[in-house]
Amino acid sequence: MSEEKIKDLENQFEERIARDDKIEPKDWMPEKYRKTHIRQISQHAHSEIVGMLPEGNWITRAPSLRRKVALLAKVQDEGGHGLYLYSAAETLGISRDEMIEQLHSGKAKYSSIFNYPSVTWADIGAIGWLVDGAAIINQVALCGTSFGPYARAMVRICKEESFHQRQGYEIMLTLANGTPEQKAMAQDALNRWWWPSLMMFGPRDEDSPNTALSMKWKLKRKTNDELRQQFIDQTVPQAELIDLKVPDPDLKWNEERGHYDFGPIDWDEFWQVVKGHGPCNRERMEARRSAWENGAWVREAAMAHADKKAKKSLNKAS
Ligand code: BYC
Repeated sequence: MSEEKIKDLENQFEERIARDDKIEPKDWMPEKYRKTHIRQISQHAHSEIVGMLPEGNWITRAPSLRRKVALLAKVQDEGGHGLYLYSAAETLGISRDEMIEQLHSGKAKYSSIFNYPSVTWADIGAIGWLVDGAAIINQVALCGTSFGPYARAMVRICKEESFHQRQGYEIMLTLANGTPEQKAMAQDALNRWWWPSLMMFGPRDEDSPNTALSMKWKLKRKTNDELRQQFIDQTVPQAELIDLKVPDPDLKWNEERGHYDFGPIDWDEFWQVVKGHGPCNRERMEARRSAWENGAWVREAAMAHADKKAKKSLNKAS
């Protein structure tokens, strides 16, 4: 293709982005647009799948049948979200196997939050309330993202995340209104999950290498810091309502800004976790790799069945 033709296509593409058109898989797109979407969507998919592990840990120990049913449904939803997202990424020309390989080799990231342990039942409440709460804030913005399959997947995912957030908050509400031991358990979970939840939004804008281009191409509709602030403003009153204390001595409403001011985030901890040195990174990757290996026979059987069916229908046709 001539340079002039490429320039022309680039201009048309930028015009479509400016008009808020959705970009679809077969449309022309700059190579960098394709690559950065594969990066973000596949990492998002990996996060959903790895995110099943800390909660899966509590399915057999949920304190009642009702809690168990809700938790099972939630963990299954996360698996479903992973599958929509892998499918959305596949439309950009990467295979599922390649994405899985990138996760297992450590080339692709997944959300830092899932490298923390879920040690008590209250952690299941805190994950639903805070982690899914943070995920919704990020994902509501992504419903307006420019790539059609990603935006459409987000609409359904957000509806399900909203149920997840409520079931988590309801667990916290119940514990906070329970015995002093139960309330202490809820407070302890909030203490441990608060700061890692703020880190989910990614580094500060000035340290975020991908934000500028992703904002330009409307992959991201809000920056990391904007979404983090929105999460804090929304979540602090929810903590107050159930009489739990957010573990940040610098947290204070700023009348002038119309937002909460908050204390410093430990970015060293964030990068350690992202680079593979968090409390559970090794355990999470081992669980994923062994699930992949142990599931090999299912994939082989499914392929053999599909082959057989295809041959049968070919024979019928001839
Ligand atoms: N953890 O330039 P930046 C869920 C990486 S799952 C790990 O700001 P970007 C749920 C980043 O990838 C929720 N890595 O990046 C499931 C980049 O490295 P690469 C998952 C992080 O992409 C089960 C580098 O740091 N949600 O809802 O512009 C149960 C520089 O960052 C993190 C999504 O994935 C992190 N926290 O912005 C319950 C949402 N933050 O890729 C709940 C979709 C940053 O250059 N993703 N990094 O090697 C996004 O919105 C964006 O990718 C991010 C980061 C805001 C996360």
